[in-house]
Amino acid sequence: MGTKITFVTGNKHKFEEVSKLLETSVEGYEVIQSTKELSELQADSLEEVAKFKVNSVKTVIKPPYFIEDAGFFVDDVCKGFPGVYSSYVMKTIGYEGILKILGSTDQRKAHFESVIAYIDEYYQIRFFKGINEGAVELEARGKSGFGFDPIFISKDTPDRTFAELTMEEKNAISHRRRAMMKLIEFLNSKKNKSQSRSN
Ligand code: ITT
Repeated sequence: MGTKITFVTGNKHKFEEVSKLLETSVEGYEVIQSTKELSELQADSLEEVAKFKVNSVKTVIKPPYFIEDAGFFVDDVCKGFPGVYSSYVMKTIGYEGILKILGSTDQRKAHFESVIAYIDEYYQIRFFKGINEGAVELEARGKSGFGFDPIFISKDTPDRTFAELTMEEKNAISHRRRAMMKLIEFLNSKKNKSQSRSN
């Protein structure tokens, strides 16, 4: 039986990506979703938001568990906006609003960031970060994924937006994968250490 970890998220797409990723790339882990509502704080960095979110369910979720905070950053023209405001911008102006703001400028550099905050059985917090660099497309394309995926072209897959990739293809390169793999590496090294202590 695998090691069980709880992923607290109300976003079903994020949960699907993470569980698929664990299923296909790492053995020995089973991720369980909790949709317990996370409190969000408006802060300047994803790390601060992640810390607040992970602590907000400390009294109701049994560790080990993790949360993830992600954001879409339009680098030059928008100086990183929407970033920590990604959820709000998605709900209000949507990715169409970002396309309008950029118009036809050739300064289209953008990136996704993912920060995982993990709480271990002793309530110690650790952060793991993943980034994917790319650009904002001129128009939206593709039907898979979610959020800003239809307008983002990663440097790793330069002819297709994230929404034109299958979940497996996005999962092979995404910001979320890069953060998750750091968490898994950490969990594996912890497991190995405790096994060698008990030998
Ligand atoms: P939680 O319950 O896990 O907090 P959420 O939907 O509030 O889920 P975030 O705050 O982490 O998620 O993400 C902010 C927004 O950024 C999210 O609503 C999406 O619009 C966008 N986003 C995050 N990850 C993305 C991805 O992989 N592809 C496209 N857009 C993404």
